[in-house]
Amino acid sequence: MRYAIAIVMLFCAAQAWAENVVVSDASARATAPGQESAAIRFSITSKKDARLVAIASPVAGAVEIHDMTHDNGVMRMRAIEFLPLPAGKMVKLGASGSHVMLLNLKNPLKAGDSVPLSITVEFADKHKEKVNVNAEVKPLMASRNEHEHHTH
Ligand SMILES: [Cu+2]
Repeated sequence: MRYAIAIVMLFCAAQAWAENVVVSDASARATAPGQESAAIRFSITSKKDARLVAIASPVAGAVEIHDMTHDNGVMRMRAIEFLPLPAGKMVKLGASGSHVMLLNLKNPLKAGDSVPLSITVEFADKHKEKVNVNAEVKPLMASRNEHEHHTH
């Protein structure tokens, strides 16, 4: 029994790591009704040169790694096969161009939920490591309309 509790606590930690990979600050935003996809943010650092090759989550039908590019002033998202993780460098997904997206959400994400993620990293020698982390679901930003008062 004590063993089971220890495992649960391990999975609730804000930071998760495998031998060579550390993942921290995983979070998502609550989804609006009808919204079927959600972006996930997290920071990942690999001790060795590696690439982020796959992410899986039981709450989504598919998980994609996306990259943003500026194309004549238009932001475009495209799915990429992998994301390079230079040795020792913290890569922040969701903060700049690259992010991870949950697609075909099975249920809306609610504030306070946690989304289990299984992150697979592949090293130059093809050896793979998996890191399991829970992304904390944060509330949607308060709607600006709530604070606007129209007088007619
Ligand atoms: Cu995207």
